[in-house]
Amino acid sequence: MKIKNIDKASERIKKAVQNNEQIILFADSDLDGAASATILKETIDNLNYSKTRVFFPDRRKEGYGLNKDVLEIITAEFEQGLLITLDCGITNYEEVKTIKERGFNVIIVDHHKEVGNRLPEADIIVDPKQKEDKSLFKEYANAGVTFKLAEEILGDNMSKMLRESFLELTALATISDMMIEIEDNKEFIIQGLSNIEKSERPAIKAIISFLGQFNSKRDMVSKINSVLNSARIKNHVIDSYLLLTESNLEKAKIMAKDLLEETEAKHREIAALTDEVKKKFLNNPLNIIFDGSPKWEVEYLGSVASRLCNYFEKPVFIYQKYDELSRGTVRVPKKYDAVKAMESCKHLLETFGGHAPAAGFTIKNENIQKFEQCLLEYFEK
Ligand SMILES: [Mn+2]
Repeated sequence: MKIKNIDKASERIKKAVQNNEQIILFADSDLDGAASATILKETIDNLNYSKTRVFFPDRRKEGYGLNKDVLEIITAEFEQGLLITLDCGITNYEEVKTIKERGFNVIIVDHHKEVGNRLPEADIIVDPKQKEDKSLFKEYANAGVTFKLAEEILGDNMSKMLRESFLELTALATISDMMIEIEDNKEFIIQGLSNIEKSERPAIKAIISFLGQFNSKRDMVSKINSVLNSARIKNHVIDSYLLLTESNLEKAKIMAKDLLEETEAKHREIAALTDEVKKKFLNNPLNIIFDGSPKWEVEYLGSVASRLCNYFEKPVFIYQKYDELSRGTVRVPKKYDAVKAMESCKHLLETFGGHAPAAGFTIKNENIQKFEQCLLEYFEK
């Protein structure tokens, strides 16, 4: 059984091409989002259509996904047309409604869970985790869903080379998003990594040329991914997307070197920050790690939280504190579910979302202590 609506989405995209509509790819600003945007952009390029624009939200200024601020920018900047969300959208009820009222059509391509029984009123929703989806495999990264959509759109016209190139990106994104490596995901990873050292994609060639020695293929992948997970963004296009879609190897090398240097600086920051928190909690008997500071850059906190979670084998909630709000990152050991934990305290939160092992939240500073208390009680059980 195919993913629900994937055929409809394919038809709608082809219709947009026939009608010369503006297509806007609205993707989350991480590697899974960038890979999804790259796959779909190049798929549409293969239909000989160039009226496609990409847009990534600036996480520091506008936060995650499709939100009110971003919506204003999109409707001001683009002519009406077909907006396709990638790796976000499934919980954006109000935003989807507004953007439709302003004359856009909306396709949601997401792999996050729907919340409750509510879906946004998009024209088409492709998300294996929506309740009415009867397809068997649910654990794709968004790039995996997008790859399936690309297959649907191009069919036999997807060349072997393009397919291999898409599978490389799908494999990297599946690993980056820490999706479970079984069934289709396992297949993507095996096929996508089988020949990645000889990738035809200038971005991957360029990154590998700077990496030097690796201990294993997985070591190589984690280095490639750390470069491609750069959060740097200009005019709502992330640098990793520009790199992934760069066709000139020399240009790709300059961009890759630049991102690599930034990544190394970031790793030094992450290591220092991890040490700082580790020392603080070394002899702490509480069952969770919960801490924040105005100085902790939120973009580093995902990596810091992962390391702390591995080290302490406890749920980790760390946040950057701004004037009124704090933005935090969550990692929990396998036996827990971060989203469920926050659901039990949601009256204290402004927003929260993510997956069982890795999630995020925003909270008013006045609620932080209560939130910690609520989590302590939740994990007591
Ligand atoms: Mn994702």
